[in-house]
Amino acid sequence: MVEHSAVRFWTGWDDIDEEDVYRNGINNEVIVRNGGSGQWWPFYSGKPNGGRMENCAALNVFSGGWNDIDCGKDLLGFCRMPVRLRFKLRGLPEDASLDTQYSIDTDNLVNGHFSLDGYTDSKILHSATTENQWRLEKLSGAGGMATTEAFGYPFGTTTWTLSTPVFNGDIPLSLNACGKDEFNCDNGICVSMDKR
Ligand SMILES: [Ca+2]
Ligand SMILES: [Ca+2]
Repeated sequence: MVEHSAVRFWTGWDDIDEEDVYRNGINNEVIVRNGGSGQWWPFYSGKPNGGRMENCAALNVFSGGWNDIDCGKDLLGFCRMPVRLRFKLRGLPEDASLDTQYSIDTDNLVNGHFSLDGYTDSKILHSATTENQWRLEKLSGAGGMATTEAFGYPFGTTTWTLSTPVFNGDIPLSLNACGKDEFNCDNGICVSMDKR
């Protein structure tokens, strides 16, 4: 198994300057531990727990939660990648007119989650109102949409409910960033083909 396969990513948030005050270096948003009721708190239970030894927040895409870890760890980061990690959506019916290639949109959070931008006019985003629901939408007019349930992010193979001109119903789709020489296990982890 390889760490680059969309399991943990740097989020771009850190508490390097001030312990337990997490800042986003891009837009200067701030999250403070015990910042009050109603505050969005993206860390999972018991985190952050590393004090001054762990100051960079990483997202675990399976749990959907953040953990503070050592900033020197060798993870990929949404904001550090020279090339945008490309996700492929496999299993769509032919002529479904929905994008099959996506990249992470790190600028906008919906319900605390990053979205994925399709290469033309589709978008995969967390529902603004329903926890664990993800939507695949076409930004331009009619043409179809899909929804799925996922705790965390909808990586790997999940059942999507499609509503398109060519197909309506439930269908398993696979969303992952595996390379062409890697095999996607159902949980979204990539393994090389010879270890399959
Ligand atoms: Ca810290
Ligand atoms: Ca930690």
